[in-house]
Amino acid sequence: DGMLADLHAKKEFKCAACHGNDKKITVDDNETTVNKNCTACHGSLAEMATHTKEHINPHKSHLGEINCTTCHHGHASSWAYCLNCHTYDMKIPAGGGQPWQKLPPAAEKGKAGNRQADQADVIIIGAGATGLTAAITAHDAGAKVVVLEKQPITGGNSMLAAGGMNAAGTSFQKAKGIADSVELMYQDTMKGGHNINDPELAKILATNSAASVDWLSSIGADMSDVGRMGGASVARTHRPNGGSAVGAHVIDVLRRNAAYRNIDIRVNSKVVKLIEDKQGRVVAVQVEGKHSGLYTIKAKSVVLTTGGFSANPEKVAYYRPDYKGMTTSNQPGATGDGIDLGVGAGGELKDMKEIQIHPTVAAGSRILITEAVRGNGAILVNHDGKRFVNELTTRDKASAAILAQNGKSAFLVFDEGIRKSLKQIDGYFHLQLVKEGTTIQELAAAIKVPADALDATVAAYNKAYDGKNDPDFKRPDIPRPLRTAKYYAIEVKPGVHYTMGGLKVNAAAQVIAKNGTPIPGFYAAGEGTGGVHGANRLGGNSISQTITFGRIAGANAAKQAIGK
Ligand code: MEZ
Repeated sequence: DGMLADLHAKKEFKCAACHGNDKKITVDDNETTVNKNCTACHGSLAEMATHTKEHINPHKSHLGEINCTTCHHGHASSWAYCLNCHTYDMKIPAGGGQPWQKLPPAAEKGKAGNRQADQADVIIIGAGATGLTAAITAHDAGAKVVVLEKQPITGGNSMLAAGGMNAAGTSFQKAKGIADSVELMYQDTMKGGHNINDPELAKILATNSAASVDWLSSIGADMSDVGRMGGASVARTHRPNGGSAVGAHVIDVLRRNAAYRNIDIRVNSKVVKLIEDKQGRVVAVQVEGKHSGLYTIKAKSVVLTTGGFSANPEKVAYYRPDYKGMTTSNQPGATGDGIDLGVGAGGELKDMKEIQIHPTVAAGSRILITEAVRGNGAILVNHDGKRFVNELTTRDKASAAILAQNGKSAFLVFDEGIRKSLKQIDGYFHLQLVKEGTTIQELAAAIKVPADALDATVAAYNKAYDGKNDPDFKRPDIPRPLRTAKYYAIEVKPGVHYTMGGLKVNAAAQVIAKNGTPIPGFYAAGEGTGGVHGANRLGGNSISQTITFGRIAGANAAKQAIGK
């Protein structure tokens, strides 16, 4: 009772209005027919957005063009997917209980469980940036590809990537007069990772980074804005012009390219087992589809691109008891079960204890405040109104410094000039995370720090900008002063952001078994693998990894499958 199906029935719609006119009602895991029929009656997401009255418009979100059924469930309580990460008091038709309470979505009733066995050349597990890149690459090499995604939407954690994509020696850097090199990016990556990175993988990341930016540009992405991140010797973090978030853009481009190629992407499809033959070759996967039930797909090669486990608090606490109870910036699907699948197929693990906490997650939330805000000039001040760290140091050091302050939090302080330099800052205003003042004193009152101290801190920082020298904290780059009213602050705390460990892989993206040899037919790339970043990933190296290693894994998996 009270489900969307009942509401439709009251208006005298028959089942076929949603499910189509086939004699037997079948629902695929993409809920293709149902979604098509939703939009046929109600209009597209963009049209719905124009007449949605909620303060936060759920039909216009960074998640892009997703299925209506992600939130609107026919035979279970509807539940806004946004509430996995946000706490909006958002109403949804046929929602259960108080809509803003975090009710886990109830299971749909009546599973079929009768999907026929399938066959593919290459199966990709996980549809974030790595998976979609691998899928497009394998498809373009001539392979028949199936992509399986357990969440109701594609995009994975890449969808949330904010700051940008690192690359050295790009045409965009050259146009801006930035001198960079593969060697410098490699050295920064190794140093940032405390030199425990797999040097071969770190070298591949740096060497291929410019080609990965070119590849993304060739399929329609805009990577023309270049900024600087912590631990980088020069500006090499690429993102769309104006400083929009990189992830939503990259995923939009990859989704469109996959759709254009008609790649078979199945959401609501969780892989529960990798199946090996007697020789230990991975030859099939077992899938649990939301509607299809349990079924098997045979494949000539399998690529695991399921990401990390930052959104799995038990797993995080197992490896790092000191991070117990910490918030995370990750999407709800980042639970690491793909890594477990790989272990089940004999894969070796690497660096699992290396978990990154990002210094600036908005206090009391799961919203990442991108490092690009600091990169573009913002400072960190404590509750005494004083700076306490070089804001462009690596994340591990910045996080440790914040946790050492009173209240284990800090304020990210910026001005109108910095706001204007980075489009994604507008989102933080939209989410009401920002306090403001027309003077530094007013801002100090708004965030309850001593006004004289904040005034002196900002004056000293502006002097450091003028003299191109930060004597107190040795910040290596001050691109803008803090002189243009209004002035803004966001309270931030560290949150679990990235898991550097995962399956051990070689340079060809093959998963390595405990005996040190590659597992035949089994590839992995992205955050679910260990070694690229060592003990600490540099901001912007993740999206770079997804494209570079997604392409390598897709190409090698296709070659293995079809011999080209
Ligand atoms: O690579 C990242 O994790 C990144 C750039 C995050 C951010 O602060 O925007």
